Amino acid sequence: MVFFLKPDAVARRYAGARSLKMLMDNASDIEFLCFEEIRACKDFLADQHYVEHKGKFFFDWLVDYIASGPILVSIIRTTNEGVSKIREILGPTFPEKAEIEAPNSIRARYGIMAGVNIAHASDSTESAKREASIWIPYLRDEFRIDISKSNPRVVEDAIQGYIQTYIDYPMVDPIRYRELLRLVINDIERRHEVETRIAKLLALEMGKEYVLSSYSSKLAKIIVDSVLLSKSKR
Ligand code: 3AN
Repeated sequence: MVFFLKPDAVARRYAGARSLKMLMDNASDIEFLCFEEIRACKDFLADQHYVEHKGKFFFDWLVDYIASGPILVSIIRTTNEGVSKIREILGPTFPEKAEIEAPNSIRARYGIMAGVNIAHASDSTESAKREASIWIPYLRDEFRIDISKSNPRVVEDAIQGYIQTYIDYPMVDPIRYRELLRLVINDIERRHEVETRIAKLLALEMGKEYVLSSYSSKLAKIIVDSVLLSKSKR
C-alpha cells in the first residue's frame, strides 16, 4: 500500500513525527519499503494517483495542495487487515469529523480541517495494489528510488531517526486552527485576517528551513481555500 505524509504534516514537524510514531506503534504486520521526501508533480497526481477524483469540485485544489510542498512517501508491504488497521489509525477524511467520531485517530489529533488532513493511506486492498503499481515505477523513473533493493530494517531506522529529530518541535493545538477557520466559515472575520493568523501559527510549528520561505502563507491560503470550498458545497 501507499502511505504519505502530506505537505501540512511535513511542514508541521511535530504533527508529522507524532503521526508516524502512532503508525509505527499501533500498526501490525507492516514492512516499510521506502521513506522518501519528494515533490510529487501535478501530472502524476492528476492523471494517476488522484485520477478517480477527476471532475469533483475539490480536484484542482487537491492536486495543487499535494504538489505545493514536499511529501514523505512510504510503500508499505502488509496484509488486508494491515490496510484496514492503518486506515483506522489514520481516521475519517475530515479532521473536524474525526475529532467527534474517532478522537484518538491521527487526523483528529493532528489534522487541521476539511481536506487538510495530514496523510494519505490506500483505503482498500484494491486501491493499495493499484497505488503501489503506479507509485513504484514513478519513484524509480523520476527519483531513482528502487523499491526492489530496499531493506525494511534500514527504512524503519530512517523513520525512527526522523521521529527522533522532530518529536520535540512545538505543536499548535489543531483546535486553535479549527476555531480560527470557523470565524471565516461563519463570516465573523475576514479571510485575509484569518489567513494571516494561521500563517503565524504554522510558522511556529515549521522547521527553520521552512520559516525562511513563504510556505506558511502559501499553506495558510490552501487551508482557508479548503474550508471555503467545503462550505460552498454544504
Ligand atoms: P481519504 O484520504 O480519506 O481516502 P478521499 O480518497 O475521499 O479521502 O479523498 C482524497 C483527498 O481529497 C482527501 N484526503 C482530502 O484531502 C480531499 N478531499 C476529499 N473530499 C473533500 C472535500 N469534500 N473537500 C475538500 N477536500 C476533500
